[in-house]
Amino acid sequence: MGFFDKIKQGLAKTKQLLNTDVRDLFKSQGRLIDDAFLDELRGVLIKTDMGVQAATAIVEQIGVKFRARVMQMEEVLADIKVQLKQLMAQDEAPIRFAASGPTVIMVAGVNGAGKTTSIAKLAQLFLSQGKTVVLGAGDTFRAAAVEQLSIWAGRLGAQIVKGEQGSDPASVAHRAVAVALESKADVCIIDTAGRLQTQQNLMQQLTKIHRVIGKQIPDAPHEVLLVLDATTGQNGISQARHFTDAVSCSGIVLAKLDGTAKGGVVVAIRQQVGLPVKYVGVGERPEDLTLFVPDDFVEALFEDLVPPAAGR
Ligand SMILES: Nc1nc2c(ncn2[C@@H]2O[C@H](COP(=O)(O)OP(=O)(O)OP(=O)(O)O)[C@@H](O)[C@H]2O)c(=O)[nH]1
Ligand SMILES: [Mg+2]
Repeated sequence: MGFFDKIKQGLAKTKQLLNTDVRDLFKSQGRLIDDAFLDELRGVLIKTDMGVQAATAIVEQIGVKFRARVMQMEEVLADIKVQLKQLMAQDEAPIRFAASGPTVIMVAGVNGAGKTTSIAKLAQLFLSQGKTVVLGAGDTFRAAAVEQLSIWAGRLGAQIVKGEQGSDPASVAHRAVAVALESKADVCIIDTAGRLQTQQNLMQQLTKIHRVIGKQIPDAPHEVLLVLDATTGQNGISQARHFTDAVSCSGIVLAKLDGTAKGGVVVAIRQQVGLPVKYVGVGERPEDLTLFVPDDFVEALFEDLVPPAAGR
């Protein structure tokens, strides 16, 4: 399955809701663009969780362009698509690989966001590109965490470095990077325990892991990926701010896009957080990960949207 089909798979629930709502705004003979229409459109957009700010901006421009005219759905939609693409525009930004030696990727996020699963998915992606991967089981806090990552490592064929439960996660990260250096691995991905962005001591622990890795390889970690759970909506925005204060994050992995009808949250994240969305999780299997490309996202969101049937 290509990028586009995967993003469509992830957007299935969002599409179902949004496409029905958008179609219902129009009649087959078109719709007069007036205040009533603009209010309704704004409501539909807000329902996707894209944020009041983005929805208002889009609707304002539609008003400026089309007010007092009768428009067909396709024409209005084309404008919305252009605006959404602009709102989400970002550098094409997959992983920044190290010039030489292992690329170290640290993964952080709140409890249950999808960190460990996303690591398995990333490992699978790199392995499929012929790279060698070392995983660092840096979640020494939650009982079953090491086991969970070990199972993935075994299934995917990645090397894993573990520590005792309760041991210092920074020392596990250190050993994982050392193993990656020694075995000349291409990528080393460090898992971390889930933590709330308000838990000061745990946030400091992240800073420590970051610092320790940076002493081993000057540029490392080359990526700090913040995993956000798409089903928790705009709460991710405040998580991103706090995590970036502790360790400067380089990008977002948005997990569980398939689990929400409010996939518009990506728009809010892109608009309000100064970080690129690098990958999107679209299911629970290791292959259910896709690169985030804003234009594809917008096209997938509205693909298959058929105009209202004649006579309605
Ligand atoms: N549908 C769906 N489920 C996902 C996705 N990513 C993760 N999950 C599920 O979400 C749950 C939590 O995922 P984990 O990867 O364990 O999350 P975590 O952030 O490592 O959790 P902690 O280590 O406890 O903080 C699991 O049941 C995963 O299968 C996704 O993209 N789609
Ligand atoms: Mg985990």
